[in-house]
Amino acid sequence: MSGFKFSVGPWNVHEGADAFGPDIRPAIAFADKLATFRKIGFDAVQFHDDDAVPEINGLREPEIIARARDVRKMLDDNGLAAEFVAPRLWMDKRTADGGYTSNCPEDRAYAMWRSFRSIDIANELGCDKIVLWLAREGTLCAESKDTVVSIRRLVDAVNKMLAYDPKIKILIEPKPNEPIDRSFCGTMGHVMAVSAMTDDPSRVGGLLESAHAILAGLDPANEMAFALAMGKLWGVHLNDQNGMKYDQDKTFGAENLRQAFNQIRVLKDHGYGSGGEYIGLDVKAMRTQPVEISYRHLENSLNVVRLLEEKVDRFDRDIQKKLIEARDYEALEMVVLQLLLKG
Ligand code: GLO
Ligand code: MG
Repeated sequence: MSGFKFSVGPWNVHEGADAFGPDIRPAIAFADKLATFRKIGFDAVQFHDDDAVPEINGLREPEIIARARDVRKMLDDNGLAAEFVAPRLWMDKRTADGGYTSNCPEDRAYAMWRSFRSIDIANELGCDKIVLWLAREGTLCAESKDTVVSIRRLVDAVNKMLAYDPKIKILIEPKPNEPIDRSFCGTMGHVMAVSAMTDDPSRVGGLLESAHAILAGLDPANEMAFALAMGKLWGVHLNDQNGMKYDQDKTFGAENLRQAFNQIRVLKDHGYGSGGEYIGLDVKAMRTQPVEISYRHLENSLNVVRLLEEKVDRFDRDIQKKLIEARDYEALEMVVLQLLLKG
């Protein structure tokens, strides 16, 4: 049993294409994904705007809302909720140079259109969270954008979303690079600073993905703690990452169990979830995995979270306290290693 509620995005079950090779598994229908998500223990689904409403660019606003309503019915039928909607701004030709921070005003207007439609969809799906993974908000060529102007444009875009809907909350998901070279919002510190610059900081928080923190050379648990200290950790994307290379989205804990333990520890110790927050996964199956067993990475990640919750419960806080008092951190470290090594 877990003390958390879990969410997953439909893109977490995918056809296996990477930058060097095409799809390798057949696509699984959205309806089938929903049924399996529920079966293996998920409570909610994360959406891109066009996961909910495919071909969104060609549709008018009432049609987008009607299609989102159908998706809500599918969720209800499967006993699932929607966690958030994220405008997928990195796929379109118009956002090749970024959306909110593009040098081109038409691109920026398109980015706002998708953002407002994401809010409309969120309202239909019954959720109040918009996630901004700022994929291409940064530079490929360092001299191609004025960073000061770009940060102000980003704040301006968030303000427009806040004004569009007085109930909506914006969760920024920081990532230091990929697909962009230098991103404008690389860490949770950036996110909190952007939040403070907006018209309503109480509605702008963060979503921390483990792999993104590792790509920034930072500890994911500390990044979560930073937002928790401000009451603004409203989402997580648990996964794992082997060093500073391409974004791997590995099964949670598969590379660094102690780092994973500390993420669950900080979340449990500070009541994450008590405001309705989900433990979200953002994991990818290995390309070698056949379709029949292409949910394994999700099941494994859920199991790792549950096992680590038990470890956190078994972490001896009296010994921890004594060793902190004695300042014997070598001994404390061994207590943690033994906890993780023993069954
Ligand atoms: C990629 C991101 C991506 C987002 C998702 C939701 O690196 O982690 O998967 O989490 O698009 O905004
Ligand atoms: Mg993510």
